[in-house]
Parts: sequence; C-alpha cells; structure tokens
Amino acid sequence: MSEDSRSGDPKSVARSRVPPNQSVTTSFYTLTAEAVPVVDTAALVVRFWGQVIAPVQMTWSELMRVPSRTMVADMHCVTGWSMLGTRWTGATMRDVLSAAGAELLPSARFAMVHCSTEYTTNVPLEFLLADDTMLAWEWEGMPLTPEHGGPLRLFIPSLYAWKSAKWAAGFEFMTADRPGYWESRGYHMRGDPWNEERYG
Ligand SMILES: Nc1nc2c(c(=O)[nH]1)N[C@H]1C(S)=C(S)[C@@H](COP(=O)(O)O)O[C@H]1N2
Ligand SMILES: [Mo]
Repeated sequence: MSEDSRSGDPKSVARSRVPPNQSVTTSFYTLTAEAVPVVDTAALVVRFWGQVIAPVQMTWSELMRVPSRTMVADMHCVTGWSMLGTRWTGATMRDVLSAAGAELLPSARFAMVHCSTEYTTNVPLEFLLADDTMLAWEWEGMPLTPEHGGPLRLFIPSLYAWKSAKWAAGFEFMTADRPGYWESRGYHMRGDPWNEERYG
C-alpha cells in the first residue's frame, strides 16, 4: 500500500488505484479499429475450440441462463485513459465455460479471442479465467450498445482494455501464444497495466 492511500484522502486513494502514466476520464470513449458490426442476438453463437476435449458452442439464450453477476471495475486503455468504477453485468468466463461444457485440456495455456469482426486478441489463460473476467452484456444497468461491443463483449479489468474484445464470438484455446490484431502490430502479448506492458 502506498503512502498516499494510507492518508485516507479520497483524491489520493483514487490516485493509487490508477496504473502508472494513466489519467482518469469520466467519459466512456469508444475505441474501435473497424466499423461497428450489427450483431443479432437471435443468430449469435459463441464458439469454443482448440485445446478442449470437444469443440462446443453456445447460443444467446443458453448464455442468458448462465448465472449472471454485476461487478464494479476499472478500465485502462493503453492510449492513457482510465475509467474508474464502471458497472458491468455478465457471467464470468469460468461460469460460461462450465455451462458450455467446454473442458480445457491441460495443454491449454493461452486463448485467442475472436470477434464478429476481424479483430482478435490473445490472452494468457490465467487472466481469462480470473475471478473478475467476464463476458458482459450490460454496462451501467443498460444493454451494451453496439459501439461498446454489444450485445456481447469480453471484459478483463486486470489487463489493458484492448484485450477486452468487443462483439466476442469465439475462444480458441492454444498451447503456444500467438499475437492477435494489436499484438502483431507491436502491442504487448500480455498487457498488464500495473507493469506498463504497453508494447512488446
Ligand atoms: N472487436 C474489437 N474489440 C475491441 C477493440 C476493437 O477495435 N475491436 N478496441 C479495444 C480497445 S483498444 C479498447 S480501449 C476498448 C474500448 O472499449 P469501448 O469502445 O467500449 O470504450 O475496446 C477494445 N476491444
Ligand atoms: Mo485501447
């Protein structure tokens, strides 16, 4: 714990919550490398393949039966903004995987997240399976808008936000790590904001 957060001054507490060289914003920016896709929940399928016992998939209505939870967490974009205390509703990736019947092989160590667009991002398994990593469908009590990844996006508060893939559509489990969209353009393979893992 830092000197600042022990003093009890709310401004200092907030500062200690922000990773190095980030500044706090209150506007929900939208950052997208491509055109916003139209994703129809009636046709939405999330697929799981690669290092799994058998490939499986889940429809939107199956997903809506996974125990949901609401979580307040911070979002850190590698371009320098952090949004604190945002409220997300969805299901943890762990709960989604077990509801889908996706059984990971011991050889699974990384995941490539695929989207309805061409965007991809690679995530180490321990971050994908973290307690606070979720497949989200609501933001601040409202369905996620298309711009912010609606109807369904990944949210990984413990990594820079480029890992929080919008319009999530598939999870490919891998033995060896492989770069996704931004990672193959120089971004870090892991992206931990506390270690400032911005570029590879
Ligand atoms: N499919 C997809 N997901 C994406 C991106 C993208 O371009 N395409 N941009 C990422 C980046 S860099 C950030 S900061 C966040 C931004 O989320 P927001 O647009 O909801 O603020 O989404 C991430 N997820
Ligand atoms: Mo970002």
